[in-house]
Amino acid sequence: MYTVFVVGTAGSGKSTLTSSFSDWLKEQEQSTLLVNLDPAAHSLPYEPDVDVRDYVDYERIMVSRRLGPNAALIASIREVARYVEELREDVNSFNPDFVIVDTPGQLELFAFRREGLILTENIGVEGRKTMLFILDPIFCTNVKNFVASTFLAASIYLSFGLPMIQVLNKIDAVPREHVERIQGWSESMDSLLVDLEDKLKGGLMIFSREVAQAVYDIVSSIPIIPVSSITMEGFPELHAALTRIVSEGELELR
Ligand SMILES: Nc1nc2c(ncn2[C@@H]2O[C@H](COP(=O)(O)OP(=O)(O)O)[C@@H](O)[C@H]2O)c(=O)[nH]1
Ligand SMILES: [Mg+2]
Repeated sequence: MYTVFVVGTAGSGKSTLTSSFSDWLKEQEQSTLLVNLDPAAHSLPYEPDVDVRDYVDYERIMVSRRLGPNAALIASIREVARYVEELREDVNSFNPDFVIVDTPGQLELFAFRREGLILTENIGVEGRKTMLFILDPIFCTNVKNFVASTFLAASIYLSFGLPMIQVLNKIDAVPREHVERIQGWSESMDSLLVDLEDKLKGGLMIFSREVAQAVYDIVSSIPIIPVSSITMEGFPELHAALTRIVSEGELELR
């Protein structure tokens, strides 16, 4: 049993990827278990096997405690963490090849709160977990946004300490050269530096070189895999990257 936590900014495609990557895995004769950790999810593109909404009612918390939407989200995620034992038992009562965990729409609710850590520590088997950080290519085509997103990935990596793969989702929705440019930034520091300097319009040479170096150090150690959750393009490569991490983890355990 291997557990994959899907994180990313709102709308990046976490729930869609959870759904379609599971469909793809099933076509490869891999069994999957889908977990929804979003207490405020209205409708999901998949039928979760384990669902926090069975334990926590976001709407009821909002009404009964007279909270606004954001305060109710925070109260809900606290409540979710109280049910961590139940959630763990629910997951452990199955024994699938892959557990795919869809996380709340608002990234900061999960990634930068204690509850997120409690959930990732308690769901799944130690040493057999990975985090997928979903990138939106429409946002990342701008090199400054790519830099911001890379630092976000690094800070999430620091928070959780789990092996991470960056998944560049929605590649069906952008021109191929945009995807290649983003990949280029993770493969060549020069191309990153050239595009950064162009955006920063000179004058900030030292800053841009240092930023480029820091970003390059991060992205060259966290792989970026382009996929489409609509066409399933890139899923074989994503699966291969996950398999590599599984086998490296097993080597470490010996
Ligand atoms: N074109 C395209 N749209 C996508 C893809 N993945 C997700 N979407 C769309 O992006 C929007 C947000 O997706 P959702 O999975 O709800 O994002 P979440 O908030 O991260 O869970 C939806 O309209 C999806 O249909 C993709 O690979 N390609
Ligand atoms: Mg979602």
